[in-house]
Amino acid sequence: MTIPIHYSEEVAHARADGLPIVALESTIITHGMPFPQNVATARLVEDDVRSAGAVPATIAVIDGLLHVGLEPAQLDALGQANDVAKLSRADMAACIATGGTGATTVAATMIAANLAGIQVFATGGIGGAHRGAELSFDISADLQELAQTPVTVVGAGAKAILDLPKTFEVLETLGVPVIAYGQDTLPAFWSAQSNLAAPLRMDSAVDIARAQITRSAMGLSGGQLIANPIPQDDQIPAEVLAPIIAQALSEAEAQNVSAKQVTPFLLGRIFELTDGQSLTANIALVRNNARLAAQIAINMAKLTVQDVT
Ligand code: PSU
Ligand code: MN
Repeated sequence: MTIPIHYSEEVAHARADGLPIVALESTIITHGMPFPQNVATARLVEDDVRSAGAVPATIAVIDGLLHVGLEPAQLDALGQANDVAKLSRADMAACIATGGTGATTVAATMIAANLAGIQVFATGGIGGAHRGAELSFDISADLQELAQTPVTVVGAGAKAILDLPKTFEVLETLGVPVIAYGQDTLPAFWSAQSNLAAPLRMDSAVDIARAQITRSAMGLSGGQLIANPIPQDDQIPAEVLAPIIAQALSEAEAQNVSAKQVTPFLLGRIFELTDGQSLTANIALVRNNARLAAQIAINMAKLTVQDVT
Protein backbone atom coordinates (compact mmCIF):
# COMPACT_ATOMS: atom_id res chain seq x y z
CA MET A 1 0.00 0.00 0.00
CA THR A 2 1.23 3.48 -0.76
CA ILE A 3 -0.21 6.79 0.35
CA PRO A 4 -2.83 8.44 -1.84
CA ILE A 5 -1.53 11.03 -4.28
CA HIS A 6 -3.68 13.74 -5.76
CA TYR A 7 -2.72 14.57 -9.33
CA SER A 8 -3.67 17.81 -11.08
CA GLU A 9 -5.80 17.38 -14.15
CA GLU A 10 -2.83 18.15 -16.42
CA VAL A 11 -0.51 15.68 -14.69
CA ALA A 12 -3.18 12.96 -14.60
CA HIS A 13 -3.55 13.28 -18.38
CA ALA A 14 0.22 13.26 -18.86
CA ARG A 15 0.51 10.06 -16.83
CA ALA A 16 -2.26 8.39 -18.81
CA ASP A 17 -0.59 9.38 -22.08
CA GLY A 18 2.97 8.56 -21.00
CA LEU A 19 4.17 12.13 -21.56
CA PRO A 20 7.45 13.37 -20.05
CA ILE A 21 6.88 15.06 -16.67
CA VAL A 22 9.15 17.43 -14.72
CA ALA A 23 8.69 17.76 -10.96
CA LEU A 24 8.96 21.25 -9.43
CA GLU A 25 9.33 22.07 -5.75
CA SER A 26 7.23 24.43 -3.63
CA THR A 27 9.62 25.59 -0.87
CA ILE A 28 11.16 27.96 -3.38
CA ILE A 29 7.66 29.48 -3.67
CA THR A 30 6.81 29.67 0.05
CA HIS A 31 10.22 30.24 1.65
CA GLY A 32 12.58 31.17 -1.19
CA MET A 33 10.95 34.18 -2.86
CA PRO A 34 8.65 37.01 -1.76
CA PHE A 35 5.02 37.33 -2.86
CA PRO A 36 3.95 38.16 -5.58
CA GLN A 37 7.14 37.35 -7.52
CA ASN A 38 7.05 33.80 -6.11
CA VAL A 39 3.70 32.96 -7.70
CA ALA A 40 4.57 34.72 -10.96
CA THR A 41 7.83 32.77 -11.13
CA ALA A 42 6.15 29.45 -10.38
CA ARG A 43 3.79 30.05 -13.31
CA LEU A 44 6.61 31.10 -15.65
CA VAL A 45 8.61 28.01 -14.73
CA GLU A 46 5.60 25.77 -15.40
CA ASP A 47 5.16 27.47 -18.78
CA ASP A 48 8.86 26.99 -19.57
CA VAL A 49 8.47 23.25 -19.00
CA ARG A 50 5.39 23.19 -21.26
CA SER A 51 7.05 25.21 -24.04
CA ALA A 52 9.95 22.77 -23.95
CA GLY A 53 7.56 19.87 -24.56
CA ALA A 54 7.06 18.35 -21.09
CA VAL A 55 4.44 18.62 -18.37
CA PRO A 56 5.14 20.43 -15.07
CA ALA A 57 4.20 18.86 -11.73
CA THR A 58 4.58 21.29 -8.82
CA ILE A 59 4.54 19.33 -5.58
CA ALA A 60 3.14 20.23 -2.15
CA VAL A 61 1.20 18.76 0.76
CA ILE A 62 -2.20 20.45 1.12
CA ASP A 63 -4.48 19.57 4.05
CA GLY A 64 -2.74 16.26 4.54
CA LEU A 65 -2.86 15.18 0.91
CA LEU A 66 0.22 14.88 -1.27
CA HIS A 67 -0.38 16.88 -4.44
CA VAL A 68 1.60 16.20 -7.60
CA GLY A 69 0.68 19.06 -9.91
CA LEU A 70 -1.16 22.07 -8.50
CA GLU A 71 -4.19 23.78 -10.02
CA PRO A 72 -3.62 27.54 -10.55
CA ALA A 73 -5.77 28.48 -7.54
CA GLN A 74 -3.81 26.13 -5.28
CA LEU A 75 -0.53 27.64 -6.43
CA ASP A 76 -1.90 31.13 -5.70
CA ALA A 77 -3.06 30.17 -2.23
CA LEU A 78 0.23 28.49 -1.36
CA GLY A 79 2.20 31.51 -2.54
CA GLN A 80 0.28 33.84 -0.21
CA ALA A 81 -0.12 31.65 2.87
CA ASN A 82 2.28 32.40 5.68
CA ASP A 83 1.81 29.38 7.91
CA VAL A 84 3.10 26.76 5.48
CA ALA A 85 5.60 24.22 6.85
CA LYS A 86 8.92 23.62 5.10
CA LEU A 87 9.00 19.88 4.57
CA SER A 88 11.99 17.63 4.20
CA ARG A 89 12.42 13.85 4.65
CA ALA A 90 12.13 14.16 8.43
CA ASP A 91 8.73 15.84 8.60
CA MET A 92 6.86 15.07 5.39
CA ALA A 93 5.08 11.97 6.73
CA ALA A 94 4.12 13.76 9.96
CA CYS A 95 2.57 16.60 7.94
CA ILE A 96 0.54 14.16 5.85
CA ALA A 97 -0.49 12.13 8.90
CA THR A 98 -1.75 15.17 10.79
CA GLY A 99 -3.58 16.81 7.90
CA GLY A 100 -1.12 19.66 7.61
CA THR A 101 -0.04 21.87 4.73
CA GLY A 102 3.58 22.09 3.72
CA ALA A 103 5.89 23.05 0.91
CA THR A 104 8.39 20.48 -0.28
CA THR A 105 12.14 21.11 -0.27
CA VAL A 106 14.45 19.38 -2.72
CA ALA A 107 14.58 16.27 -0.51
CA ALA A 108 10.80 16.04 -0.05
CA THR A 109 10.11 16.81 -3.71
CA MET A 110 12.44 13.97 -4.74
CA ILE A 111 10.57 11.57 -2.45
CA ALA A 112 7.21 12.64 -3.88
CA ALA A 113 8.44 12.57 -7.47
CA ASN A 114 9.75 9.05 -6.99
CA LEU A 115 6.41 7.91 -5.52
CA ALA A 116 4.72 9.36 -8.60
CA GLY A 117 7.19 7.76 -11.02
CA ILE A 118 8.72 11.08 -12.07
CA GLN A 119 12.46 10.91 -12.74
CA VAL A 120 13.43 14.53 -13.37
CA PHE A 121 13.08 17.58 -11.16
CA ALA A 122 14.07 21.23 -11.63
CA THR A 123 14.88 23.61 -8.79
CA GLY A 124 16.99 26.72 -8.20
CA GLY A 125 19.85 25.28 -6.22
CA ILE A 126 20.06 22.45 -3.73
CA GLY A 127 20.75 22.86 -0.03
CA GLY A 128 24.13 21.72 1.26
CA ALA A 129 26.78 22.16 3.93
CA HIS A 130 26.46 25.60 5.49
CA ARG A 131 29.54 27.65 6.26
CA GLY A 132 30.62 26.64 9.76
CA ALA A 133 29.03 23.21 9.29
CA GLU A 134 32.03 21.73 11.10
CA LEU A 135 30.59 23.32 14.26
CA SER A 136 26.86 23.63 13.57
CA PHE A 137 26.50 20.27 11.72
CA ASP A 138 24.04 22.11 9.44
CA ILE A 139 24.11 19.98 6.31
CA SER A 140 20.94 19.88 4.23
CA ALA A 141 19.00 16.63 4.00
CA ASP A 142 18.97 17.31 0.24
CA LEU A 143 22.43 15.72 -0.01
CA GLN A 144 21.42 12.40 1.56
CA GLU A 145 18.30 12.33 -0.56
CA LEU A 146 20.35 12.56 -3.74
CA ALA A 147 22.21 9.48 -2.51
CA GLN A 148 19.08 7.38 -2.04
CA THR A 149 16.27 8.48 -4.33
CA PRO A 150 16.52 7.94 -8.09
CA VAL A 151 15.62 11.38 -9.37
CA THR A 152 17.81 13.61 -11.55
CA VAL A 153 17.84 17.08 -10.01
CA VAL A 154 18.65 20.08 -12.19
CA GLY A 155 19.93 23.07 -10.19
CA ALA A 156 22.42 25.88 -10.67
CA GLY A 157 24.72 23.94 -8.38
CA ALA A 158 24.27 24.51 -4.66
CA LYS A 159 23.29 27.92 -3.31
CA ALA A 160 26.31 30.21 -2.97
CA ILE A 161 25.40 31.05 0.64
CA LEU A 162 26.78 27.59 1.46
CA ASP A 163 30.26 26.22 1.85
CA LEU A 164 30.50 24.93 -1.72
CA PRO A 165 33.72 22.88 -1.37
CA LYS A 166 32.31 21.06 1.68
CA THR A 167 28.98 20.53 -0.07
CA PHE A 168 30.62 18.85 -3.05
CA GLU A 169 32.92 16.79 -0.79
CA VAL A 170 29.85 15.42 1.00
CA LEU A 171 28.20 14.61 -2.32
CA GLU A 172 31.30 12.76 -3.43
CA THR A 173 31.38 10.78 -0.17
CA LEU A 174 27.72 9.88 -0.64
CA GLY A 175 28.38 8.69 -4.19
CA VAL A 176 26.24 11.29 -5.89
CA PRO A 177 27.25 12.14 -9.47
CA VAL A 178 27.65 15.90 -9.85
CA ILE A 179 27.54 16.76 -13.53
CA ALA A 180 28.26 20.25 -14.79
CA TYR A 181 26.29 21.04 -17.91
CA GLY A 182 28.37 22.41 -20.75
CA GLN A 183 31.38 23.62 -18.76
CA ASP A 184 34.37 22.29 -16.83
CA THR A 185 33.74 24.18 -13.59
CA LEU A 186 30.84 24.03 -11.19
CA PRO A 187 28.44 26.97 -11.27
CA ALA A 188 27.76 28.94 -8.07
CA PHE A 189 24.01 29.62 -8.21
CA TRP A 190 23.82 33.40 -8.95
CA SER A 191 27.18 33.18 -10.77
CA ALA A 192 27.93 30.96 -13.75
CA GLN A 193 31.38 30.00 -12.47
CA SER A 194 32.93 28.95 -9.20
CA ASN A 195 36.60 28.15 -8.78
CA LEU A 196 35.76 24.46 -8.33
CA ALA A 197 36.42 21.91 -11.04
CA ALA A 198 33.36 19.86 -11.94
CA PRO A 199 33.67 16.15 -11.09
CA LEU A 200 31.81 15.30 -14.31
CA ARG A 201 30.78 17.25 -17.37
CA MET A 202 28.08 16.51 -19.94
CA ASP A 203 27.01 18.56 -22.92
CA SER A 204 23.68 17.03 -23.84
CA ALA A 205 20.38 16.10 -22.24
CA VAL A 206 20.51 12.66 -23.82
CA ASP A 207 23.80 11.84 -22.07
CA ILE A 208 22.33 12.96 -18.76
CA ALA A 209 19.26 10.76 -19.30
CA ARG A 210 21.46 7.79 -20.23
CA ALA A 211 23.58 8.28 -17.13
CA GLN A 212 20.56 8.10 -14.80
CA ILE A 213 19.14 5.05 -16.56
CA THR A 214 22.54 3.33 -16.41
CA ARG A 215 22.86 4.13 -12.74
CA SER A 216 19.51 2.59 -11.93
CA ALA A 217 20.20 -0.42 -14.18
CA MET A 218 23.39 -1.06 -12.21
CA GLY A 219 21.39 -1.20 -9.01
CA LEU A 220 23.00 1.98 -7.70
CA SER A 221 20.59 3.88 -5.51
CA GLY A 222 20.10 7.58 -5.80
CA GLY A 223 19.90 10.31 -8.36
CA GLN A 224 22.31 12.78 -9.84
CA LEU A 225 22.82 16.50 -9.55
CA ILE A 226 22.99 18.43 -12.80
CA ALA A 227 24.78 21.70 -12.16
CA ASN A 228 23.43 24.01 -14.84
CA PRO A 229 25.09 27.45 -14.98
CA ILE A 230 22.92 30.56 -14.94
CA PRO A 231 22.97 32.24 -18.39
CA GLN A 232 25.88 34.74 -18.63
CA ASP A 233 23.63 37.76 -19.13
CA ASP A 234 21.64 37.06 -15.98
CA GLN A 235 24.44 36.32 -13.56
CA ILE A 236 25.80 38.38 -10.68
CA PRO A 237 29.61 38.08 -10.54
CA ALA A 238 30.85 36.16 -7.49
CA GLU A 239 33.05 39.12 -6.40
CA VAL A 240 30.02 41.41 -6.24
CA LEU A 241 28.08 38.94 -4.12
CA ALA A 242 30.85 37.88 -1.74
CA PRO A 243 30.60 40.86 0.67
CA ILE A 244 26.80 40.74 0.58
CA ILE A 245 26.73 37.05 1.45
CA ALA A 246 29.25 37.73 4.23
CA GLN A 247 27.04 40.44 5.68
CA ALA A 248 23.91 38.27 5.55
CA LEU A 249 25.81 35.44 7.23
CA SER A 250 27.07 37.62 10.06
CA GLU A 251 23.56 38.98 10.64
CA ALA A 252 22.21 35.43 10.79
CA GLU A 253 24.82 34.58 13.39
CA ALA A 254 24.16 37.72 15.44
CA GLN A 255 20.43 36.95 15.45
CA ASN A 256 20.92 33.26 16.27
CA VAL A 257 19.07 32.12 13.17
CA SER A 258 19.21 28.33 13.05
CA ALA A 259 17.86 25.11 11.52
CA LYS A 260 15.21 25.52 8.81
CA GLN A 261 15.23 29.31 9.08
CA VAL A 262 18.83 29.73 7.93
CA THR A 263 18.35 29.41 4.17
CA PRO A 264 15.15 31.54 3.96
CA PHE A 265 16.75 34.23 6.17
CA LEU A 266 19.89 34.42 4.04
CA LEU A 267 17.99 34.50 0.74
CA GLY A 268 15.71 37.21 2.12
CA ARG A 269 18.58 39.41 3.34
CA ILE A 270 20.53 38.99 0.09
CA PHE A 271 17.40 40.06 -1.80
CA GLU A 272 17.23 43.25 0.29
CA LEU A 273 20.96 43.96 0.14
CA THR A 274 21.07 43.59 -3.67
CA ASP A 275 17.91 45.69 -4.18
CA GLY A 276 16.18 42.71 -5.67
CA GLN A 277 18.95 41.80 -8.12
CA SER A 278 19.45 38.40 -6.49
CA LEU A 279 15.80 37.56 -7.10
CA THR A 280 16.01 38.52 -10.78
CA ALA A 281 18.99 36.20 -11.14
CA ASN A 282 17.27 33.47 -9.12
CA ILE A 283 14.23 33.61 -11.42
CA ALA A 284 16.44 33.42 -14.53
CA LEU A 285 18.35 30.41 -13.27
CA VAL A 286 15.25 28.44 -12.22
CA ARG A 287 13.73 29.00 -15.64
CA ASN A 288 16.96 27.89 -17.29
CA ASN A 289 16.93 24.74 -15.14
CA ALA A 290 13.30 24.01 -16.03
CA ARG A 291 14.13 24.09 -19.74
CA LEU A 292 17.03 21.67 -19.35
CA ALA A 293 15.00 19.39 -17.08
CA ALA A 294 12.29 19.18 -19.75
CA GLN A 295 14.88 18.10 -22.33
CA ILE A 296 16.19 15.43 -19.97
CA ALA A 297 12.65 14.17 -19.22
CA ILE A 298 11.88 13.98 -22.95
CA ASN A 299 15.01 11.88 -23.51
CA MET A 300 14.33 9.65 -20.52
CA ALA A 301 10.86 8.91 -21.83
CA LYS A 302 12.38 7.72 -25.12
CA LEU A 303 15.18 5.59 -23.71
CA THR A 304 15.11 2.09 -22.28
CA VAL A 305 17.83 0.11 -20.54
CA GLN A 306 18.58 -1.60 -23.88
CA ASP A 307 19.47 1.76 -25.39
CA VAL A 308 22.18 2.47 -22.86
CA THR A 309 23.82 -0.92 -22.49
N1 PSU B 1 16.33 26.84 -4.76
C1 PSU B 1 16.08 28.19 -4.74
N2 PSU B 1 15.51 28.70 -3.62
C2 PSU B 1 15.17 27.93 -2.53
C3 PSU B 1 15.43 26.53 -2.56
C4 PSU B 1 16.02 26.04 -3.71
O1 PSU B 1 16.37 28.90 -5.70
O2 PSU B 1 14.65 28.46 -1.53
C5 PSU B 1 15.08 25.68 -1.35
C6 PSU B 1 14.95 24.19 -1.69
O3 PSU B 1 13.67 23.76 -1.28
C7 PSU B 1 16.04 23.51 -0.88
C8 PSU B 1 16.07 24.41 0.31
O4 PSU B 1 15.74 22.16 -0.57
O5 PSU B 1 16.07 25.70 -0.31
C9 PSU B 1 17.29 24.17 1.19
O6 PSU B 1 16.92 24.35 2.52
P1 PSU B 1 17.91 23.87 3.70
O7 PSU B 1 19.19 24.61 3.46
O8 PSU B 1 17.22 24.28 4.97
O9 PSU B 1 18.04 22.39 3.58
MN1 MN C 1 19.81 23.10 7.37
